[in-house]
Amino acid sequence: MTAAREDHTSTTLLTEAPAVHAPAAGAETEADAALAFPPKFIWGAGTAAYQIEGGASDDGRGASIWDTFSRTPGRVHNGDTGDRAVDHYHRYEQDVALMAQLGLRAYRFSVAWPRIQPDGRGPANQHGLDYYRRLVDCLLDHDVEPWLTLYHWDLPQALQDAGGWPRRDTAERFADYAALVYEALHDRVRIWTTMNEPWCSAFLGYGSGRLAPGVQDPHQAVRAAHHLMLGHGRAIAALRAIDAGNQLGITLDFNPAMPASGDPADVEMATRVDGLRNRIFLDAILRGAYPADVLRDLERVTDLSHLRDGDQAVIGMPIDLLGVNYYNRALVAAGPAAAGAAPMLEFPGAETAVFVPQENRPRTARDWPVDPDGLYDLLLRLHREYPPVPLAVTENGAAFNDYADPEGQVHDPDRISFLDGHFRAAQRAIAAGVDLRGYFVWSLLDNFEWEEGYSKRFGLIYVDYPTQQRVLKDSAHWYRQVIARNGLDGHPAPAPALGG
Ligand code: IFM
Repeated sequence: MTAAREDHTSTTLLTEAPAVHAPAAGAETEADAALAFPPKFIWGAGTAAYQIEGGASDDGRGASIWDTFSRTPGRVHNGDTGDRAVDHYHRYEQDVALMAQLGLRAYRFSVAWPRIQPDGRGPANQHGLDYYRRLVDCLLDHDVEPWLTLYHWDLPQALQDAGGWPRRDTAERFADYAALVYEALHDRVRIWTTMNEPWCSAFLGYGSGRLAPGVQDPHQAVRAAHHLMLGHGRAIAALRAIDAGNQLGITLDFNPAMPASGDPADVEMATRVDGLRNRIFLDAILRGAYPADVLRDLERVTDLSHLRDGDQAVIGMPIDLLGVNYYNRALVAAGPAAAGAAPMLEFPGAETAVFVPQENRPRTARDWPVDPDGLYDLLLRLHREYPPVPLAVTENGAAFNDYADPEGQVHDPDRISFLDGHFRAAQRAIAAGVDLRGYFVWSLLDNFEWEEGYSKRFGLIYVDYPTQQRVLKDSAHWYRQVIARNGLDGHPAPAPALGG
């Protein structure tokens, strides 16, 4: 089955494929024109509820798995929590004004499920819906298009206590929750994303336990992955039944796997890791089936009795947009098959995979290699190998060790260079025919970086955490110019230094 790509909406935002090589408004030279993005290209920035909102017990919000996890000693760097975060719950008007100052055309944010259903089920908490309605109206008043994500990792704790994503019922609960939010906001939000990065929720949440809820069990991880997908499909169906006039999709995080050498064993291992990391969700959604080689690997660690007839059709329901989160690629080799080796918790079934350090690349403060060509290759792969669907880069960005100088300025040339390189890669992909509609920098603001707490700063906007003062970093000023000219100038920013 392939995903049909009908236009489900009357909105013009995502209905026109970008004109290739279209000159940017204001492009003055041929070199500038060559680096222009299509007219109406959607420049944005993103955040997620738990990472920025704070207000953890305001207005009837319930507890999520991230409240529990972050308050558990040893789970998060420095014992940091999202209790206050960057206080966006109370400062959203100021933050939206900053978005308008940057010229953002769109803002990607998530709704906190436990604000809407404190226990994960039952009627909506009106205060929660009202908050997001106020946020959305504020965005619209500033001409910033809201891109709403329904689930960015903050499962209500009550649902985790009942079994969490490994339990099939959670998919039904998610669809109910999605419908409550949609009923309230479908008249003013046109772009809807069901899930953000289901791989992280499933395999880091229930496999390695690096993220909430911190479970280490590959059996549960495999079940969670399927039920996240099922929840996505059920939500798409529920939303379409309420109002088919908006654009619905999902965001996946891609970490393409490259073989460390031409050795057939390395090539085969890279294919398997790629399957367990990327194709497991991508094929289920766009091709309507889990890949056979992925199912074979999963069966090495668990039975597949949780897969039911009809599930694949629900998961493979047509979508209008695929969100692409890209940070880097993995270099993979086949290790020796050690007898009795511990299961690879994040890649169940591929326990002899070895992740080879990429010494020759600059690195960010998260120690991630900087690899813009990987974005180009990924976009081309999606374009060439999968049924056509409009794409948006819904996350790309980098953490660096930013600080405010004595004049209160934040100079972050490495972030400018990072973004410049990735924007150029995206521009090349568009020129090669990829239907890329938008690009969201991660992140709008410095924020709670999950297990790393506040130690890693991804923002275009610096936040002084004790005072909550916001300062536009140099990268924010640079990004404002990119948006204003709808493209890049002819001079690539110098590459970040090796070693970040
Ligand atoms: O901060 C996260 C985000 O929540 C999900 N994608 C990756 C980002 C950087 O780690």
